[in-house]
Amino acid sequence: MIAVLSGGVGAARLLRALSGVVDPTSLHAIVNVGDDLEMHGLCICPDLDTITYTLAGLNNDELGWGLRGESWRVMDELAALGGESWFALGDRDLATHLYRTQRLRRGATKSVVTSELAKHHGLSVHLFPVTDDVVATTFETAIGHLTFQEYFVQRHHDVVVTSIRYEGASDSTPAPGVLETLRDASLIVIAPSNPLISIEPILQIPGVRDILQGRRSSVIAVSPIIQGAALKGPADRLLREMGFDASCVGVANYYRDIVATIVIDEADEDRRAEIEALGIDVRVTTTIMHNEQNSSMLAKTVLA
Ligand code: FO1
Repeated sequence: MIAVLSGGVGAARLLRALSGVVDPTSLHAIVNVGDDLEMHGLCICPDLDTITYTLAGLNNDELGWGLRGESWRVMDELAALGGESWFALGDRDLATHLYRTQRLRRGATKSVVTSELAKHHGLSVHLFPVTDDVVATTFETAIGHLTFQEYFVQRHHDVVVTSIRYEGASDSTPAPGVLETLRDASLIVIAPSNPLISIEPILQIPGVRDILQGRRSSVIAVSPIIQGAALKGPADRLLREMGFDASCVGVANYYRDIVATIVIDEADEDRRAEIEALGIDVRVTTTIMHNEQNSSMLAKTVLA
């Protein structure tokens, strides 16, 4: 069984690629819940939904979130009323949030609802929210305290961050099966997700980092940064703002105590020696998963 620490889009694509190389039922995705939010009284889990929709082949590739072929009639009506519509919820996507919220209100855990949604969408990969407790990644910025989606969506992550908080993480409990998965996995993969706001919230859940540190030799990370830039989102600027080099070397340094190997893009081949000097092995391949062939190459490199 292979455990994959997962954020949003990058993780979803890697899981889809891995599903083409190994039996998908052997993949256990440990998913970040620090982006989760309550909006209009609904409980919304962006990373869990992005992974579920992507593995079901229903994702909206242009947007990078939500469902393909979406309509926005509810949002348009809400905007016309002057309601809060900056966080766009498609008409079909709303059903997911209505269902999850209904189930949670009736006492089901986030884990149980995740598996119900995964089953409905015919997923073979096992999805685990890293915790069933409420945790929230928030930001101290030049314009004050921001919740995750206020930073990421409302401000288009275009504001300087002075510190990141993982609220509730230290008091949270790993969801059922999470620590067992991390202990029993033959390999742990850190997906090419944002180290600071998609992977770190997973590492902050009690017990997770300790397990990875204890089995560092069988933990491998895929750098989400290529030639100093993130393919999508603020990973590069957040690394810089938090004092790390915005490069695959900075990512290797960030994960230094928990990974023994990192996969970098061939465009960063010249950074190999710097990473090896950190005591981390390097694998070089194409890490941009923009077609089946590249994705399969990356998956095979990770598993090699
Ligand atoms: N991202 C945006 O940039 N704008 C949005 O309006 C937006 C809405 C949205 C609704 C549901 C959902 O699951 C995700 C949504 N996202 C939106 C993406 C979301 O902010 C990110 O997926 C994560 O939180 C970061 O990976």
